[in-house]
Amino acid sequence: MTVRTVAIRPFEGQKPGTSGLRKKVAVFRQPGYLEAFVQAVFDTQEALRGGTLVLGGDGRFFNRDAIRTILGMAAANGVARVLVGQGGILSTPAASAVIRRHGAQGGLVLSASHNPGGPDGDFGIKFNIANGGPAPESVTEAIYARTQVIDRYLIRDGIEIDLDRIGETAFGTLQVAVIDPVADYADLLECLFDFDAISTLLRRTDFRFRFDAMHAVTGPYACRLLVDRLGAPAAAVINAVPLEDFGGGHPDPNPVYAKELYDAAMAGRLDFAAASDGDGDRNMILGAGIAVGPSDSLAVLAANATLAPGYARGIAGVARSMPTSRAADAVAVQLGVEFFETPTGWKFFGNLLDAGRITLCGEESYGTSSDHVREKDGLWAVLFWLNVLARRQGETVHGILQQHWQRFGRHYYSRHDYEAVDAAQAQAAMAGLRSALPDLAGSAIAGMTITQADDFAYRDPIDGSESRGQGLRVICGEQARVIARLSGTGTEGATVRLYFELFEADPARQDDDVQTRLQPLFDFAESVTGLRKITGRAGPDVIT
Ligand code: VG1
Ligand code: CO
Repeated sequence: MTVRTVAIRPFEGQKPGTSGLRKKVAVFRQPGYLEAFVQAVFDTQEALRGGTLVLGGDGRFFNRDAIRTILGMAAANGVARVLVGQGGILSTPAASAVIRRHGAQGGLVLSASHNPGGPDGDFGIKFNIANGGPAPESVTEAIYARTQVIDRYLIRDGIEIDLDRIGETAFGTLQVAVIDPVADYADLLECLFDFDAISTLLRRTDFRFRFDAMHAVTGPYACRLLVDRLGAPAAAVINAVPLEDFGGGHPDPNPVYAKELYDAAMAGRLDFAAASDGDGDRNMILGAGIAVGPSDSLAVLAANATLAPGYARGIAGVARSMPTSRAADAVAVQLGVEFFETPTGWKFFGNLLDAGRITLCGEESYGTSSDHVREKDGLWAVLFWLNVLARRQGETVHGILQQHWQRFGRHYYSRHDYEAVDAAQAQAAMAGLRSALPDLAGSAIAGMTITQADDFAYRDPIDGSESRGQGLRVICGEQARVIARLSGTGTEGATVRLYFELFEADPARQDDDVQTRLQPLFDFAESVTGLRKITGRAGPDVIT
């Protein structure tokens, strides 16, 4: 088993986006493409030599091929031990848990998250650091810089293992352990929540519960936790078998792509329903007749945190990404804890979590989590909600939300996505708003005065690193915000995201139709970006 050095030339565009490197499968299947990126990781992350690497993915098409290649490269690059999930499976939060529990030096997570899979779909790879979280910008920049000059990769042939059998195999200096992908993660969650109370709730015949794994990675996790450990009926977990193409679906838990589940809950046929995305880090929470907005979900969990044993002593603080609504801030103010606003992407929460400044964090894109891992965590959010419902006996999801709004005020919120827009057109719309920014302060949107208009820049309070160009925002004091940014996870053209937020303190006006209430903000956004006019589109592709 000798190490082969294979000469390659750099590939263009191996720059990690919001969450790793995401490209079409066809791009990843070009000879040397995956290898170039992985070699750049090994070349820049020296702790991996002689160290432990965690490896797994969401089971999408190309997952197993990529794992075989990476194992050979790990051997050639002097990694001492690789922990790989059985069947090549590791959800993103589980990978984070495994890295932390086993003291690994890093992990490679193979996923394009909520993007569709299959031969014509997307693939992705993400490097996580020793704290279990996505690599910060300093690391992704170094990896990217390396990809631009890389001229060879190292691989050892003959590293053949049966990915489906748990066990250890030695290949010279490399030890490969195929591990149960669920166990470490399930044990961790069991320490955080009141499993007895949740189990009693889930066994009640009058509690109508459903979890949709969307044929993505959370199936095995949901079955083990919700059915085996907590006693939910097996039929409560649907689409539980991970498929390479997610059954042809779009594994994004939102009202558009999890429509059946959404419709069943909205029609009042379910008391509590939830779904997760391709790699298991997102969550959608639904009650009878109500969808819980992800921004509200973070706020409700923060306000109810002490009901869960793992957070019984209270939370240190809370953070949200900039476009996420300010509902969580309102809770932090009342609780008297710190709150932070970070750029989009989980990597920006890592330092705050490591420093113990925050306990909970979340994003408007159906991501919520805590300091138990360094990734967002779909099933964690589901169990947290179940824990809250179990402890607030007799209350409904809708009732809990209404009470929350009465106490903290309601932040009406919506995100409009314009997908696969011609890149030049997207740039033109953003440029329109950017050029308007300097003159906006002092003018008004529907009677609300604009107090600030800028391009969001972030200075990390722990290490002082700066991140610029993180989204254009127009702010009307505490009343409203309109935000525009370009997606960093898409693989086709550009995706423009517009975010709208409107605060309502009056309980008598907290049950209005969201899109109707936000209409004046939509009109304002169109007037400054001209997005619909430029693209010729009548409206957004996805509204969440
Ligand atoms: C999107 C979301 C962002 C999230 C990221 C990764 O990024 O907006 O909040 O962190 O996806 O989520 P963007 O750049 O497309 O807006 V996951 O579950 O896809 O890894
Ligand atoms: Co995801």
